[in-house]
Formats: sequence, structure tokens, C-alpha cells
Amino acid sequence: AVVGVVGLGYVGLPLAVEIARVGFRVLGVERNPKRVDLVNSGKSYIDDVPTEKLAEVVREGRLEARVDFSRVPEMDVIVIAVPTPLTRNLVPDLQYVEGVTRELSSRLRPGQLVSLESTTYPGTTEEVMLPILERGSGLRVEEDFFLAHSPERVDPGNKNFTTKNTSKVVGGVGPASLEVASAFYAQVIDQVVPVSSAKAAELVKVYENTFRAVNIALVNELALLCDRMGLNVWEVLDAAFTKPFGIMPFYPGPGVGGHCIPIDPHYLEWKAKEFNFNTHFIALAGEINRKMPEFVLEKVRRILNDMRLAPSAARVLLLGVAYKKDVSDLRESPALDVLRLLRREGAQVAYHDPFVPELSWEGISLRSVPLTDEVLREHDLVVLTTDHTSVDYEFVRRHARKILDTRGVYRRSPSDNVVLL
Ligand code: SAJ
Repeated sequence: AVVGVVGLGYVGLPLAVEIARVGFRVLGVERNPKRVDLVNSGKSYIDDVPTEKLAEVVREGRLEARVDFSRVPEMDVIVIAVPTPLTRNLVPDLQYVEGVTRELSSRLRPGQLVSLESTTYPGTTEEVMLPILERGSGLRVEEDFFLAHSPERVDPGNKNFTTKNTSKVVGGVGPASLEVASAFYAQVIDQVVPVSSAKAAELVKVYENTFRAVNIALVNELALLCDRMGLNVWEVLDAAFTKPFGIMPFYPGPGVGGHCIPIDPHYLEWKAKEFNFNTHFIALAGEINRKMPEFVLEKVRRILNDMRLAPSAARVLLLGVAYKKDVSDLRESPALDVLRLLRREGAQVAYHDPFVPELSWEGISLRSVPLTDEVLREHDLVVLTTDHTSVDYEFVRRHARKILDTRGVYRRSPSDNVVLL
């Protein structure tokens, strides 16, 4: 059977490789021609997809990519994994999902299954995609073709949980779609979790990410309170997480980045308004998490003040700019907000990030500086914004004059040149 994967990004590419490895022929549809060429020459551009795994399925002729939709009629299953961002004023932006759906609708043929994996508000599959597909093809869902939602759950950088061994929720727009979609995913992923509708499947995923956003905001709020009370939030949390049941570890940080947690919950918030329902937790979590870069700056001002340094005369080194540890992704990275705030204070800012050799953003272009003792000594303050595993933190502690640790890396071994968030 032939499977189409539309969107070969951090979700689509690992999925395409997994589907090819279990024996399907996979046709990737990717609008970025550079990515198409890289896939067809067996070169991975996604950290979680080793090049040799990709090269193998490409060499065996089981995976190829193209920019156009011309081969849709050959596909038995079409999986969609395109971005679902927000517009400037925190409103869902379905332009990519709608664009792909329109391309599919004129090429749809009887027997095909279409499955949306992109994270979106409950109702997208049934209320947005279904009418476009039926109108454009003249076919009827559940009889001629099948339509499902199966949210992706990849956790970028996570070595233990891969596409294959992470349980997959599947919901259909009707029983036949659920049956066909479950049968397909069961051949690729170890565990399939069927739910009664596409809306339920959409809500499962947005709930998962809202759960994270709210819990991260809760510990961030605790950090703000502890700062006010003169308590050590890291000590409090480490002790709290010794509770063997009914709690799970979250830690404060410089803010919440990535293209999921800061964004997905607002899809639910937006849809809930249609039902005159106010999702208080989501709005509050977003508010608190977005405040954290400013809190980091507040701590920087106090430290520089104690060092008798005006921010405009300070040389600050940002240690880590990616949105979380061990990834190279800069999207919505709170470290970039800290960088912007520091530059606005007139500070001289450099950065070191082993995953990000250079960055150009908002008119700034910087290269990652080497983490040497002279570079460390050249700077008045190191702000640890991303706790990549590969950095030698003892070396940094030995040579840095002052460190603001926003990730609690030094929380179990304090020293007088380290200040915890
Ligand atoms: N963060 C904290 N404190 C924490 C946890 C995270 O400040 O205790 C920050 C991170 O530094 C990062 C942001 O929040 O900036 C998001 O972190 P994340 O761990 O949620 O990472 P994501 O967004 O890459 O991946 C999440 C997935 N994470 C996990 O399940 C561990 C998962 O929720 C989804 O598969 C994924 O979003 C997605 O694609 O929706």
C-alpha cells in the first residue's frame, strides 16, 4: 500500500520513516524544495531522525518526496502533519491545513483515508476539512472515503519515547473511518487508543499540552512568590517531588518556548469562546509564562546593581538560546526574549549554544562564542537560559564571575558566584 505524508517536519519526517520501515511505500509531499532534495538524497534535517535510517528507506525506494500533490491518487492513506500556528493576536491560523485539504479534495478517490495529525481545536477535522473534501471531490465520507484525527505526540529530543513506541490516539468522523484509521496506525505504532470521534481526539491532544502549560505556569508562579518571600523555589520543589504519588516534576524557567506549549492551548481557548466558555487556566498560564523573561531581567538588574554595574555597561553571556535542552529549535525561545530585553537595557550580549552555531533574529545576527575561560572571564554575568546536557557546568562555574542560573542546574551545589532564579 502507498502512504502519503504531507509536511516533512519534526512530526512528518519521523512518521514517514517509521511508516516506510514497516513496509509501506511512502510519498512525502513537502513544500520546501530544499527539504525535498535532502530527503531524496537520504540526508536528515531533523535531529530525531538519524540520517542512516532515512538513507536506508530512501535507498530501498520506500520513501521519496516531492513538492506537488500530483501523486495523491496513488495513495491509499494520506497523513497531514503541517503547522498550526497562531496569528499575531493569538487566533488559530489554519491556512496550511485548509490549503492542503483543498489540494487533496480535487484529487481524492474512493477508498482513501485522510488523517490529520496537526494539533488543533476540537472540530477542525469535522467542521473545516470534511466539507472541503466532500465538496471538492463529490465523494461522501464514511462511504467513499474515510477521515480521521490522530494527534502527533513526538517529544523533540526525547530518546526514550519515539514515534513507534508512543501510544497513538485515533478518532474518526464516523465508525468506518475509525476502523480504517485504527487498522492503519496499528501497523505502524505499537499501541493505538481509539476514541469515539475526531473531536475527542483533537481535544485529547490540546488537553495534554494545556496540562503542561498550566503546570509550568504554576511552578513559575511559585518561583515569583519564593523570590518575594526569600525562599529557594528549587529546594521547595525538589522536596515536594519526593512525594511518591500524586505529583510530577515541573520546574521554573525563563519562560515557555517551542511551537506547541505556548500555542496549542490558545486553540482550545479560542474554540471555547464559541460556546461562551472562558478557559481561565489557559489565559492565566499564558500570562504567567510570558512574564518570566521580564522576571529574569529583574534578577539581572539586581545582580548587576550588587556588582556596581549599570546594565548599559555590562557584558552578559547567554548560555543556551534554544527553547529547551538538547534541541536546536529557536521557535518562541524565551532566551531570545531575554536577549531582546538585555539589549534594550544597553547591555553587550553574546551567546554560547552548542546546538545553535549562529542566529539572526529581529535585525540581530550573532555567532555562538566558544566557551573558553577567557570568554567567560570577559563577561560580567553569565545567564544560563538553556540547560543543554553537553555543557561542562563545573568549568563554567570555575571561570565565570557571576552566573544567573534560570534552570536550577547548580541548585544542589550552590556557590557564591551562582544566583538561582
Ligand atoms: N518547560 C519549563 N519547565 C518544565 C517543562 C518545560 O520551563 O518543567 C519549558 C521548556 O523549557 C520549553 C517549554 O516549556 O521551553 C516546552 O517544554 P516541553 O517539555 O513541553 O517541550 P516541547 O514543547 O518540545 O514538547 C512537548 C512535548 N513534551 C513532553 O511531553 C515532555 C509534548 O507535550 C508534545 O508531544 C509536544 O510538546 C507537542 O508537539 O505538542
